[in-house]
Amino acid sequence: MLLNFTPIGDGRGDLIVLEAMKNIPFEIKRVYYLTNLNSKYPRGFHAHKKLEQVLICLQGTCRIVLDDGVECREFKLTSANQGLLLDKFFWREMHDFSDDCILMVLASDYYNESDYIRDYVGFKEVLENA
Ligand code: T46
Repeated sequence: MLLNFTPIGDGRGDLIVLEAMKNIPFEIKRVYYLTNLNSKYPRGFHAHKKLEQVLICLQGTCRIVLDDGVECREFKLTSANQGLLLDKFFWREMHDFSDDCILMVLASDYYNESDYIRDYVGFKEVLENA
């Protein structure tokens, strides 16, 4: 789901505010960002058991594929005024990074490798047994 952020703009430029439980629908515990990306190397290819995240392309563009086990949807992130809300149990892939892409991620929890499902067959099994 795409979230639209309203920039506060004036002659000096735009200011975008992100606030937990206001325009970001969870308490933000962690922020990370991806830079120096190469379009030859897609990323992601995993799902999360509990983690919720919002992906914001601060600069440049990229393409995100989300798979809920039944259907795949694609989102092109092209603006810092939008965020992609990524719920748990979505297989995600990040593709086609532009050379200048900076992808920032707001996360609902601290890094925890045991929250990841990194193999697709395992992901489908978890969904089938839910
Ligand atoms: C996600 C997508 C959108 C840490 O040590 N701490 C962290 O907070 C993160 C996010 C990663 N790492 C380590 C784990 C790996 O050894 O950094 C390495 C690269 O992580 P990964 O291959 O998972 O990176 P991406 O870009 O494929 O996925 C990341 C997030 O990990 C993931 O939660 O949803 O971005």
